[in-house]
Amino acid sequence: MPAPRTILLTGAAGGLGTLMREALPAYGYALRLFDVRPIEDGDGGEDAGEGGGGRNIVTADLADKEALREAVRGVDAVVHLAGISLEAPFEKILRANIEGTYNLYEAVREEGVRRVVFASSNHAVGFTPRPATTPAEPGALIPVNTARRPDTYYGLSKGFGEDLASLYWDLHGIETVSIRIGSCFPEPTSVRMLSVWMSPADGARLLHAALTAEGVGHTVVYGSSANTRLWWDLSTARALGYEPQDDSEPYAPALIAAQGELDPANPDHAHLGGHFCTNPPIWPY
Ligand code: NAI
Ligand code: 15L
Repeated sequence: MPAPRTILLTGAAGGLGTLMREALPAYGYALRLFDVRPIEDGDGGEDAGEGGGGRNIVTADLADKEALREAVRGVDAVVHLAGISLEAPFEKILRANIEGTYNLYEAVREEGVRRVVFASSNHAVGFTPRPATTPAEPGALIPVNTARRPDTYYGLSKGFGEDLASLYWDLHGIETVSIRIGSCFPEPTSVRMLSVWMSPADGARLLHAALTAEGVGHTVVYGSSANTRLWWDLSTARALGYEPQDDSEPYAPALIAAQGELDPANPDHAHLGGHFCTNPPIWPY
């Protein structure tokens, strides 16, 4: 497979999309941006218009099949971040995350794109009991083939996306890396995040590995930095060539002083998905 150069980044107006449209051009990618929310010209992230160089921002909903088809036309790969990123009523999740991801894969199939990187989530397996690891006693890590245990309709939709990716590989030969992202933010802001944090720089490293590794078929990986308090197995991500450089541990003393250590008796702390299992944050729109 020739190295992908022109990438459609869906969800480009969001938190992760903004971080990645700043980080990915350094890897040589030209980006085409897609989101239902407008992205201001000059907001960051160089763009791949016709022949490169021109701005090429698509403001459209994942429900708009024509817009999606036009958006994927001519790109080498898609990084699919768009969708509802928190819990929401099932009808909204159905439209944006389930039908929207299906529409995206249909556009990819129709336009002959060969590679997708799908933003799955740790919440596809959120009700998995969290390992009782400490820096002193690292426990057994959660493997990627652990049974799905979604903690929300949101997590359920991510399991659907992973299975859709598997189907489109087996039926149509479209390759996908599904990344069960932990928490990709500039800094970890909770004790749980010390285990699941992915620095934005490691996020870009992982996307680059997922875009360029040969023969991925459909591969599921966890997305995090090489955290001292890691809960899951990063070996499938490392097999793509991902070499995380960051660790949340420097943030641990201040977060633990402010919030205390995780308490196994606290239901918010019992599972991988944390408070999504008990009181999930609701999508505000
Ligand atoms: P976000 O909520 O900041 O961004 C999502 C973007 O998708 C928004 O800009 C929104 O306008 C767009 N969008 C939503 N519905 C759409 C639709 N129907 N059509 C077109 N665009 C639509 O979320 P964030 O944090 O940037 O996450 C990006 C992706 O990564 C999401 O799929 C999320 O589920 C996934 N993820 C993110 C994690 C993180 O730590 N940031 C952790 C795990 C998964
Ligand atoms: C997610 O899937 C969410 O999209 C993100 O906003 C974070 O809440 C993250 O999981 C997390 O588990 O911290």
